[in-house]
Amino acid sequence: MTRILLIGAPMDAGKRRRGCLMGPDAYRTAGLGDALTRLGHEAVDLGNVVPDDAAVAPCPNPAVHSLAECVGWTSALRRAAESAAPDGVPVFMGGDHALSLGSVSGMAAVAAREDKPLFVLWLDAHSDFHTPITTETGNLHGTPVAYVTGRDGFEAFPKLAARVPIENVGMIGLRSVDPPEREALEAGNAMLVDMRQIDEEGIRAPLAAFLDRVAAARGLLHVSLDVDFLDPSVAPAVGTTVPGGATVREGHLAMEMLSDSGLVRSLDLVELNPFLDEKGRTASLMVELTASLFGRRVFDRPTRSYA
Ligand code: B3U
Ligand code: MN
Ligand code: MN
Repeated sequence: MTRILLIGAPMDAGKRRRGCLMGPDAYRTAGLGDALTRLGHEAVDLGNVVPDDAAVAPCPNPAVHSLAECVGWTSALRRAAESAAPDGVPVFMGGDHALSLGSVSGMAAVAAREDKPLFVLWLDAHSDFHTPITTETGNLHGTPVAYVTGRDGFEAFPKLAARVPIENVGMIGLRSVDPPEREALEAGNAMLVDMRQIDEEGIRAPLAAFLDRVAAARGLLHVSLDVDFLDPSVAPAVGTTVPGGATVREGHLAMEMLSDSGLVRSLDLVELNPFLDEKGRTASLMVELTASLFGRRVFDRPTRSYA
């Protein structure tokens, strides 16, 4: 039995298209809490986070928008992560992916306090490795991995309590990476798994290798699940659909492996835009995947090496 803390982050400031602010209520309506309770867990809904008021200097990149809002969300969500984590497994119900500026920096602070390394698994079509200087769209939902790994350009944001080493980041599902992101990623050593690799090797091999590394380092694992990791044919409720994404089966297998590993300490569910959904099917699929991550099985399996 796990104590799971549901934290609403109705954040919409990380991009221009509106609608992700309805995400937390869509997850509640789709029965996320009940699905977890039925698995024998204690699921507590902590309600929605309210962003701080923040004042910022103008950003040198004029494309950047909603900077002050994103900074205000970051400090509030970081506090929410730090106060929830000692009490259970926080699940951040987004909200767009800019919420991870706060959730992941908060979990990095938690890990540092426990003197353990934080690992981050980024399940996403995008690498979200822009800085406020390199982004062309100005959408800050494309920046959280750069912030938490300590890249320059985030002076307006709260100073990190602890940086996530880039080699502790694993990205799976990649199929839309902008040239400046690619250049910066190629200079580091994150685990980068694009859709071609999934087609060639399956999702199991790279994920098992990553989980083995987390286990060997006795690390904490934060999982950030962007709806657009999945193929738009099964998960249409997202503003940034990219064809050729993960199947329902690949999604469930990844969640089942994460569950078997026993390593997941926190989770983001991001980019769900209920305004774009079809009769709630994307919200429901995200709930099903979360249930798999928290132990739903058809049949049990023997324990795996990555446990
Ligand atoms: N890399 C592009 C597109 C993008 C990133 N994250 C999402 N879309 N969801 C950008 O705007 O930075
Ligand atoms: Mn994303
Ligand atoms: Mn994405």
